[in-house]
Amino acid sequence: MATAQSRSKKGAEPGVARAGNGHGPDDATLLEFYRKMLEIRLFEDAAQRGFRTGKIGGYLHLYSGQEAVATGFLSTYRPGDRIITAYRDHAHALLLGATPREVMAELYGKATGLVKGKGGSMHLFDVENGLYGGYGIVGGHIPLGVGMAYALRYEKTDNIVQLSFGDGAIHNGAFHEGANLSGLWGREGMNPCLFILENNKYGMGTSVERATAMTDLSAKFDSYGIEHEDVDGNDLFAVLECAERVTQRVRETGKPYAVEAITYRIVPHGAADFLERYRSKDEIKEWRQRDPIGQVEHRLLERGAVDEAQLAEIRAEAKATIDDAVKFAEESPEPPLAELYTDVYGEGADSSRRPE
Ligand SMILES: Cc1ncc(C[n+]2csc(CCOP(=O)(O)OP(=O)(O)O)c2C)c(N)n1
Ligand SMILES: [Mg+2]
Repeated sequence: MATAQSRSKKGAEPGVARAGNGHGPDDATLLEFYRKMLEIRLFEDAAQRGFRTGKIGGYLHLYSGQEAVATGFLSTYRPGDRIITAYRDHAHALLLGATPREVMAELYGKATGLVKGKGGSMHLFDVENGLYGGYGIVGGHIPLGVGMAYALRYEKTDNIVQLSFGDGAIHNGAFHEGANLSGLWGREGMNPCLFILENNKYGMGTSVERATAMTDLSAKFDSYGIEHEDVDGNDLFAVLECAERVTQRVRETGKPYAVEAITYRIVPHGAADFLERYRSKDEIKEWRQRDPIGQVEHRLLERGAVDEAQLAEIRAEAKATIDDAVKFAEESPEPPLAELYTDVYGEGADSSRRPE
């Protein structure tokens, strides 16, 4: 388990599974987490097929391998909290309450999609459930998250922001400006922002080692007076323990806090990244051995919470849910042409400036 003092990232290397507090959630809750994580994985697999067969346009980034991070942190979500993330956002939407049908239809660009087919994979949005996007510009959403955290305190709520971003985004100027303000405003208890840095080792094809001379990424928060810790992002138990503790801390103090979740994407960067020349097959294989879903499965069996037959049943149910979502997306109508400009410009925007 990571602690506030833990700085070494060695414990999260492949093959060295760390085990949260050892107890984790009760059987029924763990089963629910398992179902959800499995559904997300199968959703991503189906999205990949949709993209590669030309049914999904635009671009597509999958979360496979990183499921324990969002699943653990978002389990602490309370109504009124605000969740903001980058373009690898399907899991966030699904965990917060959007249905697989809505999200899949969005990827297909259909009228029944979560944002009426206009956002696509990278721009999911679901304010009712706390999701404030889905952003395609690396690091661009970081100042937005910090600003939302300020607003939550300005409005005297005890809600918080969970702001997720990747190892590649930390080198972007927007991160440093945002983190600086967050640390500063946090001194007065005016920035309940939880920074969740998902270190999956690569920003597209560039490894952390090739992107920065100072590879202890969470230590970069020291520059801005923001306390931090690391967690094994492939171990759901470790993430759950960390998430519960740190979200409560941020909620109570109004100060920002940062967690670097060490994880790995076991799929290409984007659906068009076929060759993956920047990493070895052995490295991917090693990380697959500590797959977050596999780890949960193992714990369920070990506890006797399920047997193989029940697991097979759960897998079949998850597959049926995702098959249904694909069918729904495929059969849904395209958005009508008349919708082209709705929800595109802000209320009161000068309509005379819209292109004909
Ligand atoms: C400002 C900006 N620069 C470059 C890109 C192209 N780009 C898309 S994803 C990506 C890598 C980001 O990596 P990371 O933050 O680690 O997130 P991950 O993809 O690993 O989840 C880059 C450079 C972009 N979208 N925005
Ligand atoms: Mg990355």
